[in-house]
Amino acid sequence: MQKYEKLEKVGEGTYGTVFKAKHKETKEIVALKRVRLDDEDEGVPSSALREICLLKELKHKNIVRLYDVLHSDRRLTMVFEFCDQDLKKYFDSCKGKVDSNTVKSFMFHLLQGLQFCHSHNVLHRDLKPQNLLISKSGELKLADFGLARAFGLPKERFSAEVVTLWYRPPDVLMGAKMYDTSIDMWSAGCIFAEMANGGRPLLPGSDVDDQLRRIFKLLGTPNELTWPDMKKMPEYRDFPAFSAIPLASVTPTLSSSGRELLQNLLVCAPSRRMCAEKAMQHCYFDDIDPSIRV
Ligand code: Z3R
Repeated sequence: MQKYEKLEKVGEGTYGTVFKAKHKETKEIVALKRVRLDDEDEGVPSSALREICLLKELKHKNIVRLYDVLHSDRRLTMVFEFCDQDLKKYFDSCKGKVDSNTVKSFMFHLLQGLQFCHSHNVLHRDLKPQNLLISKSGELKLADFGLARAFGLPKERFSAEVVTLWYRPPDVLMGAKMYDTSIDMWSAGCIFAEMANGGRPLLPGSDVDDQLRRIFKLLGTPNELTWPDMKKMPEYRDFPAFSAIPLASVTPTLSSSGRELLQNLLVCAPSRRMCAEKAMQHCYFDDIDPSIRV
């Protein structure tokens, strides 16, 4: 740790505070994340340590690089590639409007990062604008991949702040215990709509019930035909039968092909949700700048 000079605090992540820091000898700028563990006395579980060390091998231009994991005094510090801002801060700076080409390029980067991690059987499970980072050159990179499996998702953060439900799919809200890649694809859909709307969240629920109600009011309450296994979910309960609202009414500035892609991501039945690989082939991306597609 003495290798780094801690600079300013840049974020409050799900697992701990993130600081900008400078390597004292090489002058390299990094992000340091000191992970808080639920049980400080127990030290870092060896299973978590193994999971985290595997994440060092996950190398892709749309994934924030994990350079190093420092383990001492029963504490864990993760050394990450530094990016200048997160998507939340980006939204704050662009006054309610994100250019449609930027939305398309950010969404393609998001899908490229997801496709890469999913193909290596690594899930994010907690995608949100605060863990999507924007580099100086305008590339979007995913941070905190794989941490949910290593540490578990906390119910509440270390402060009084609550964990956001806004990007959580209906199957997880209904207590699904088996997670797969479809969990991240729902979040990607919510973030896509939010980018298209200049940073206004699509489904800002206040609790699990309100979150599910908002989802069903927008997409229509699922039925036997649209989600045959819904009633098998651990926390399934009856909901009023809402009918779907056209996505055009909630994402008025998104093109029709963009809306069609969004419709394929915001699918309640997890097995019917579009995967990252298919999403990247969607005609919405037909006219993307070729330099983005590498
Ligand atoms: C790794 C993991 C989480 C974060 C990293 C790196 N960098 C972060 S959050 C960050 C956040 C900002 S700048 C860098 S902010 O100033 O936009 N909040």
